[in-house]
Amino acid sequence: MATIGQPLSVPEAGWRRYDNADSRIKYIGDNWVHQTEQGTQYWYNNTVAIGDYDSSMLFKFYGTKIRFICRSSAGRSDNIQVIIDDSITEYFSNVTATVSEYRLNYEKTGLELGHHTVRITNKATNGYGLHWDCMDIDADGYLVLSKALLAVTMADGARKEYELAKTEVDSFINWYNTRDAGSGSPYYTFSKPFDLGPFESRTDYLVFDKIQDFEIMEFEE
Ligand SMILES: [Ca+2]
Repeated sequence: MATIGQPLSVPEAGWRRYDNADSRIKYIGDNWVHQTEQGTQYWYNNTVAIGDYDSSMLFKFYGTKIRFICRSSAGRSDNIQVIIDDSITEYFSNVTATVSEYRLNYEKTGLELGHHTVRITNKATNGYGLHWDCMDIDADGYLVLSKALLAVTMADGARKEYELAKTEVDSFINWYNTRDAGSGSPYYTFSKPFDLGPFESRTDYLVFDKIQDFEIMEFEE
């Protein structure tokens, strides 16, 4: 069994790896930078998310254990808060004296088998960003996809429904609020990967002025 501080370029037996770019991870706040050109010798899947002070990320998983793996060095956050199920609060650091690739920085095992909510926040005392590369959870576990049904009623009474990832619903609400405040695009577009018929793509345009109201029903998959 790997211990904290060891490099883990691939997950150990009994674990499965998930990347920072997984759409089931929700990044909160506008201060996240998603980089994709570092090279896989540095970052799993050649991706990393970097968040400054108070940047948070949130996800749910089904399983019993979790590990956070990230390239570590002197220029990294020294204080990262992990809150699991609102009942466990712990801290870890991504700081190492010399650069350490794919370093196992945090581990939590022995959770009850089931759904767990994890929130990670950069609480750095050294001013550096939280670099987020990948995580391992139970090989037979999975990340939970938070989805929502968005039902929009148009001014003419027509009803449009979209089954979306929670992140896209958030994006729609952002657009609606921005437009309601008088700026932003006059319409929102949804790509429809279904009912394509002979076409390669279909895009639905939702015009702000034609929306009477909308409703959101969340569920998990
Ligand atoms: Ca990555």
